Amino acid sequence: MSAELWNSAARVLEDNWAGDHMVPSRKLYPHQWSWDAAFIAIGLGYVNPSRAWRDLRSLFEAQWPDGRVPHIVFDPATAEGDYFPGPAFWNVPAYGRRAARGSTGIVQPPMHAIAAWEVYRHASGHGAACALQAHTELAWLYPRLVAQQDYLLGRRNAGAAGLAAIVHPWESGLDNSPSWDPALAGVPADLSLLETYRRRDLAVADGAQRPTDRDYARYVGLVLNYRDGNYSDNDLAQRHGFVVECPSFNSILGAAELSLAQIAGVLGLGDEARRHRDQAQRITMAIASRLWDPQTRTFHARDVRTGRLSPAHCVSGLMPLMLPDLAPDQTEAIMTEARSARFGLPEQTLLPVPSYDRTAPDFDTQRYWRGPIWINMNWLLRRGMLVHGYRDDAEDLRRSMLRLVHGNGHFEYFDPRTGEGLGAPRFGWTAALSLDLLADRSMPAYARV
Ligand code: 9WN
Repeated sequence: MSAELWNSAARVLEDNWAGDHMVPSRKLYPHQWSWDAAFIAIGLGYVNPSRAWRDLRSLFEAQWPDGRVPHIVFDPATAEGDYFPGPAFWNVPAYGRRAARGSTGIVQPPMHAIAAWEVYRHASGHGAACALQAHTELAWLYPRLVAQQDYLLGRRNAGAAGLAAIVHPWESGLDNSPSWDPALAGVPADLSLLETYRRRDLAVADGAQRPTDRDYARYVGLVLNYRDGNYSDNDLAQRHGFVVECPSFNSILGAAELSLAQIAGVLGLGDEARRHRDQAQRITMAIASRLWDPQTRTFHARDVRTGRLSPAHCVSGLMPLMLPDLAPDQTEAIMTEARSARFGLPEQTLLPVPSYDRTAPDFDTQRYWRGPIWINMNWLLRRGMLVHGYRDDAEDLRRSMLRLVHGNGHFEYFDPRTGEGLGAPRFGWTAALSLDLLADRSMPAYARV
């Protein structure tokens, strides 16, 4: 299966190249997405490292002066009507050397330092010229990656506890997760907004696999609110309707600090490396104290406005496993949760873990982020298992992901009962991470064994 899967994954990446960036998938997502670019770079680094670097560069060329990296960079060659909400809806003003309406004003999880470090590591296998290019690109990216972290830990520290808050479910990347339901319940669902602004996703994807109209109306309303405040982060908790600390977003934020420490090391910035390691430890402690529920023994999203933890058990609650400084008790609790009937590691289901609790009454096998299996979350979970020395579980998970993609195709997500492919076909990060799972059996940096 390996050669066949490798070749089909490489073909998806070839087809999704759009000149100076990658698209997540041709039909549904015709622009550049932030955390997609990071996951895609990790796989693209094996087959075309120059493109991996170019893609990351294109994204960071659109970084805002305040350090935020937009969740979508719009391709000017794509028509407004080909994706909603498009450039005119976000109506972002010009900044730096960028023309107006070039991006959105929200962010996605900061996966990019992790990706840059992975591409750099793998580049050494491609010869001296590639290694030199990798060093140059890392040096270019490093200050920009630091600015991205500074923005999230500074301007988005709405809970004043050293974590980043998200202002829209789309910022989590787990857009439609039940984690957001309690916080979203307080956001008006003005269905008339969907008459003014027409959904485009329903024209290209099955409605049963996409968010409901009520949720979509809330998404649109939240963007309008943030946009009308000029995308300012002042007094977020007082004036914005959705301000939430997500376990997965913040785990990636912490893991990014560790990758930055590695990057600072190869750039000869020893003091900086220490600073990043300390920061990772602080983020881990904040996650451990603020997002952990001792009753449920798992991590949950916290609504900064009410101080309440969302009751849902979602895959994001497993993500702090990525952090090497997590205490053994919480580490073991994550493994217990992952093995339980809620998530059922492949030892029980032969499948990677779903995005949501299999035992919940509203577990939905089709609707995105409310049940289906996503390869990127499982890739992060496997990384966490390796970090904490659960090598056999990590290997089972790796095999189950490869089996799933090989048997069903490079889909955006998969039915958690049958493994059938759902959402967009020929999806970038599914293909890219399959390449990584085939190629890389090494231990992540900072593994505890
Ligand atoms: C909104 C591109 C993106 C991913 C997200 C995923 C989905 C967009 C949408 O697709 O979100 O950003 O239109 O549904 O939820 O994680 O980055 O692949």
